[in-house]
Amino acid sequence: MRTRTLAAALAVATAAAGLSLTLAPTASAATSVPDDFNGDGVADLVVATPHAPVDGRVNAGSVTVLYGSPDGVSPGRSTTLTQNSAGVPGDAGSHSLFGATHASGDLDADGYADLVIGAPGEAVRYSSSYGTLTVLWGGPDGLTGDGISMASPYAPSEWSSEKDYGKKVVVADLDGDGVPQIATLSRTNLWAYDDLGGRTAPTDVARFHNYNAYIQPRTLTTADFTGAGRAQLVVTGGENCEGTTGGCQHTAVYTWSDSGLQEAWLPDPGGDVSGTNEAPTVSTAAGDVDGDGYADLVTGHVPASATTTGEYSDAAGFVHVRYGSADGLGAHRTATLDAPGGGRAGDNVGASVAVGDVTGDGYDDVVAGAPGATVRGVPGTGAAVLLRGSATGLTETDAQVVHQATDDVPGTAETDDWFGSAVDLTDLDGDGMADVTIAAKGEDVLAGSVRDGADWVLRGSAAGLTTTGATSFSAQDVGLTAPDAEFGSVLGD
Ligand SMILES: [Ca+2]
Ligand SMILES: [Ca+2]
Ligand SMILES: [Ca+2]
Ligand SMILES: [Ca+2]
Repeated sequence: MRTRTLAAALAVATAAAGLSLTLAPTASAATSVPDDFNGDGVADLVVATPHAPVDGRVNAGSVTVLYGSPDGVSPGRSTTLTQNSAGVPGDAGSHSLFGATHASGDLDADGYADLVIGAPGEAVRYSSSYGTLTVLWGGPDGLTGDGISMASPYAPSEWSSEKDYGKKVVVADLDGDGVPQIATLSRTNLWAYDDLGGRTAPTDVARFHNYNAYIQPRTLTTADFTGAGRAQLVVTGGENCEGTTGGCQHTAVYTWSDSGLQEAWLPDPGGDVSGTNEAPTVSTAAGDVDGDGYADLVTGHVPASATTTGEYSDAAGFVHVRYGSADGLGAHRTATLDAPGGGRAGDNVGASVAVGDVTGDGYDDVVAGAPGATVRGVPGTGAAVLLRGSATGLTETDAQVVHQATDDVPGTAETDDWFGSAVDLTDLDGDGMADVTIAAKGEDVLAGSVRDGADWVLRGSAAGLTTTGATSFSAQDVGLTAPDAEFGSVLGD
């Protein structure tokens, strides 16, 4: 593993630190549950629709929060917010893509989780930069629209500009002081902020990393992979090599330090001896799948294919695990898992991944979407696969496959529904077992459209995913009517 420390801290970081020592507000309805925006002790679900039109603005974007309860989630207990909603900063604009990414954490330390939403296409006023982050504050009534907006530190600059700021976002305690921070990716930069220290948008970034022209950062994930009591950041993306554009892959781990973000490069799976033809990393998630106390990095890989037509490759796809350890991510153990039975061409298993303890046995499990899967002869209907965690790590043993043709799963398996285009694992009924949300961005709901989108929730149980209490919902269930908006297609970062 090559490691190099970059003196990337901006000179202004020192000045900014002096301004951010405001004491956190006194905690009130303190909850330790992540994603719990209304503080009732049960996690809530966010499904985003970045392609939703808003007041005539195409691809402006909306975010829907469904509040968890002992009965799970229901569109009847939801709120949908756009940048035109009361209190939400900014105005809905065409191609802003509000909701293209989101992450949560209690940023103002009031006991309620707060939501950070990326709008990577938003034109920043009086600037040549694109992209914003919106922070919405949680409270007893959940997310109300009350929030702040952030733009790239380059946005005020006459010399620099930014594209796609906020295309990925995470919230994590990077400096180990117990208070979570925001980190975000743009087309060419990774930005990591200090603690907000209240409800004011930071005026300067604390740490950053700039990518050279050969690297195209794509995913951003965070967890404590080394047991150091603070989270690291992982960025993956394509890297030009051997005369190709993106023919190699780039995976880097970033550790917050006094001198900047310390970077370590990791090898990528699927490559040949020359290091080329590495399988693109298309999804990432983190959790402790072997229960040893170190978070593990789970990545989905779908090799590019010369015969790709339409939305998905004709590749089978696979899931890779780099196990955490005190010596670093993947330092001692990595593993590659296929779909049950080895997978089939076109499955695209790993197009999406999520990590959480579905069975409640203390080992995190993985759900991987396979949106290209053919089910009972119907191409592109899609499926999702549960891979179980265990003391020996993630295993293909007793893998479980669910799709729309599974008994008691709502809906009908149709061509190019792409069930599994996104997945999320969150305990939405508070029983200690993570429940899966599965998006099918190609689901048809309205007459004459083909990409209306919908989401399914299947609950976790000691035996695995259960169809008991299974539910699904679409745009119409939350009062949206626009066709082809891929409702609920984004389930996280
Ligand atoms: Ca809640
Ligand atoms: Ca809060
Ligand atoms: Ca582990
Ligand atoms: Ca549950």
